Amino acid sequence: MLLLHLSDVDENRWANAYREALGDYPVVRRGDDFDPADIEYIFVWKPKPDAFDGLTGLKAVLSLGAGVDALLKHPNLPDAPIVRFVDDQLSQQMTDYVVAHVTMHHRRFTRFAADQKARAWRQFYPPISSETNVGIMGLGVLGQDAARRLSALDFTVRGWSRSPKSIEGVACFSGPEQFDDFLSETDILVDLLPLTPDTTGILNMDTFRKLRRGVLEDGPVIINAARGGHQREADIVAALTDGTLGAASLDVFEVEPLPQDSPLWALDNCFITPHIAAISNPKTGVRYFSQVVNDQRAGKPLINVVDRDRGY
Ligand code: NDP
Ligand code: OXD
Repeated sequence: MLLLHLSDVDENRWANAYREALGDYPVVRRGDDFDPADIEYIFVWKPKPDAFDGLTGLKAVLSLGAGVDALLKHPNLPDAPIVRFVDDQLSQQMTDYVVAHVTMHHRRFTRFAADQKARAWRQFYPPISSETNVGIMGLGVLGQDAARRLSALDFTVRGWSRSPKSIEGVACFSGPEQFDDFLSETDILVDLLPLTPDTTGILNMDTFRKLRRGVLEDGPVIINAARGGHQREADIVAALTDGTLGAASLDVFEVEPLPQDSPLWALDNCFITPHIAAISNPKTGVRYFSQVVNDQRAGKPLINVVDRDRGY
């Protein structure tokens, strides 16, 4: 039996799609009449404190989120394997977001928008793409997809991960010992890391000061489409104000929704989106997780299982 436990999303839509995909395999929701001991899979997003109560027969926790930082902090998280969401369409959406923001900053569309308002005709030529270095923190599913597309657009792509990697067309760096080298030639820093104790607060003034200066006219740029816990927002405000950073695109925040009194709202060089860089799609999501359930019931191993020790 599969139990859905979703907050802040249309649970009904997911339940109907699962029922269609899983046929005879029962799918239930909170409030339905079922014995918790019969639940083999729970599909979760922002689970409430009692989400896992009585689930003594769990075979896996299925995470609607690609990022599992919040789930791993759940006080009653059971010992079952956690399968996280990995999906081509999710990657494509994230890469679309990253490419849109990289090109917006590279071609300075923000400056032309301001000029248009002022009826000012000011020609400006950006550095050529191949001389603009995009550094991606996190070379996992999303980071590698973004790297591929940015390379195809002729940007010079660098990447940083925990373990060493070799990816065609990408200058790869790994571990804390190569972090400074990675930053030192990066003009646009893209964050696609998971939130773990090691990555918490990584977008701070010290990091910003190590980025390359001189290629982008107003200074280096950061794009955070990963987790708000990575960023020190007071440092971002200071860096955007004193010129350490030329601009920032932020999809995620220390507190979400971003509080009304955050100084980030008012900064002309800060581009804010409300955690929408990549939204899980019920059609492809149900296809993926139904396959996970069916495969495991057929005796195949689980895929994309979270490593609890690493935290992602
Ligand atoms: P993956 O687990 O596939 O990749 C994570 C990458 O980060 C890996 O390359 C890993 O290194 C690297 N990494 C982890 N810890 C460190 C560290 N301490 N130092 C250097 N590199 C590190 O994750 P995904 O690509 O699928 O997703 C990344 C994140 O994106 C998610 O965790 C989630 O928080 C966020 N996200 C945000 C969304 C949004 O809408 N804003 C939507 C979906 C996801 P290694 O390869 O060596 O393991
Ligand atoms: C995710 C997210 O982790 O939407 O999937 O942030």
